[in-house]
Amino acid sequence: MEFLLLLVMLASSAAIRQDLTGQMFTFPKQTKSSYVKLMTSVRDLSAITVCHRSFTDLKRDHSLFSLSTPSNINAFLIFWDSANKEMEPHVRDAKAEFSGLDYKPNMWHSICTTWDSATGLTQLWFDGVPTSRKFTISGSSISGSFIIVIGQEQDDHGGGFDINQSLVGMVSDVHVWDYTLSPCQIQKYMDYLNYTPGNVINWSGLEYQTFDKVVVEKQQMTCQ
Ligand SMILES: *[C@@H]1O[C@H](CO)[C@@H](O)[C@H](O)[C@H]1NC(C)=O
Ligand SMILES: *[C@@H]1O[C@H](CO)[C@@H](O)[C@H](O)[C@H]1NC(C)=O
Ligand SMILES: [Ca+2]
Repeated sequence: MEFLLLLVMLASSAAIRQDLTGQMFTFPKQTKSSYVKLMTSVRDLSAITVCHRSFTDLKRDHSLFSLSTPSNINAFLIFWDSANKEMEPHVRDAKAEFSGLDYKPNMWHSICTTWDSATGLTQLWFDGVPTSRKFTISGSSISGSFIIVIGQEQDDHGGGFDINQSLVGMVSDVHVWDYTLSPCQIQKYMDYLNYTPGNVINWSGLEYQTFDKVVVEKQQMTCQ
């Protein structure tokens, strides 16, 4: 059993499709080689919502979600800027900065980010609280072949990782929709109630591949 677990931890897995409800990805060690790739056949998004929950005690910059296309390395990125204490969504390489968030270490945070190409508005929801709506970029959609990475930040399409931007901690409930969720739908996600799973990335039917030291295990919740 221990030997098997070790194999799971150390080897890159083959791509699989799994219901990960109640599970999480654990990134237990700072590396520039541990990550999870999420697969989708979608190649064009004129609107998007990305939700995830994460847990870390990092005091430095780190990436929570990194989607690149060949033409936009930061096609959709959620990045914590430690120096400025800002959560920074990037859309097609344009950035919005959200400050004043209570991004405490050692607890789960639920984050949803929406964008639509018609208005170019980006909004982040943090533990149930919406931010001010900010302009990033409008017009064209996010398009090309998507590479979605959790645990590292892409500086190249599918690579260019920086150990100092890696995630050490846990990630769960990653969903991506091809439309902007309503405030009510987002609140349901934040409150762990029933919500419609992502139709681009679906945690209940997740196609993914792990690389290096990533453990898939039961999500730890506090006893309620
Ligand atoms: C990462 O950060 C550490 C501490 O600040 C620094 O010594 C190291 O050179 C950095 N490594 C890279 C690859 O940037
Ligand atoms: C998400 O995956 C589950 C399990 O495979 C499936 O029942 C559900 O229809 C999927 N939802 C969407 C929106 O793709
Ligand atoms: Ca980088």
